[in-house]
Amino acid sequence: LSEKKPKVVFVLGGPGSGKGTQCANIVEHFGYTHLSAGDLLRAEIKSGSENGTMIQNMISEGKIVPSEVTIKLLEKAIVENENDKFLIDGFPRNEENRAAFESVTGIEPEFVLFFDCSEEEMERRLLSRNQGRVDDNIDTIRKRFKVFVESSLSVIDYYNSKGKVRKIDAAKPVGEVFEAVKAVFAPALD
Ligand code: UP5
Ligand code: MG
Repeated sequence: LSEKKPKVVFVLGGPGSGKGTQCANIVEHFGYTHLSAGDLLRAEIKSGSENGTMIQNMISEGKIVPSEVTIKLLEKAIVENENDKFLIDGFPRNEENRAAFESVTGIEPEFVLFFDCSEEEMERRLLSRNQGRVDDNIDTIRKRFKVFVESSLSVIDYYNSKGKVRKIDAAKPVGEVFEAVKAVFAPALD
């Protein structure tokens, strides 16, 4: 992986802030490969892996899966892809995730997109998503919000102190949010 030296952008924000939606737009316009840590974990459950039950239990409780599991899935996805630029969506979710990813992969993000949105709006979105996610029920949604505030915001603070956070008002309609996202990526084009 160190030979590959991929460019990575972390895409962070609360549950339902629009990370997946905006990543799809970024892929189309800027040629990144989208790696959603949550999607990789859900695929791991489906594949019937030995960690499947543990992952399923963590997701149902809104808890953060051990770093080594998530990092292995991310590394594999990066190595197996030809592309050299990646959006990592929904990871790192706590300080330990962040430090472990950096030390295992040697990768530091180019910058961090942070989708800022009120819990009220995120809750509305998650409750109307209707895609059968086991964690889209009001009990688990509240747990996910709590974990985000207690564990994930510190990661954003960390990168903010390094001048790497690009904060986006994510409460606006999808198209308006993407206009703000484009303004972040366009100057970063090389
Ligand atoms: N929508 C999107 N944008 C909108 C807008 N601007 N206006 C109105 N509606 C908008 O969007 C959510 C819904 O809102 C959709 O219906 C969309 O159409 C609409 P989406 O783009 O899916 O938001 P996203 O931020 O991706 O929400 P998601 O639910 O995926 O965020 P989470 O961070 O909660 O979920 P994730 O899949 O990343 O993680 C799930 C669980 O996996 C975690 O809780 C955790 O248990 C586990 N996990 C780990 O343990 N480790 C990891 O590293 C990653 C995940
Ligand atoms: Mg998502």
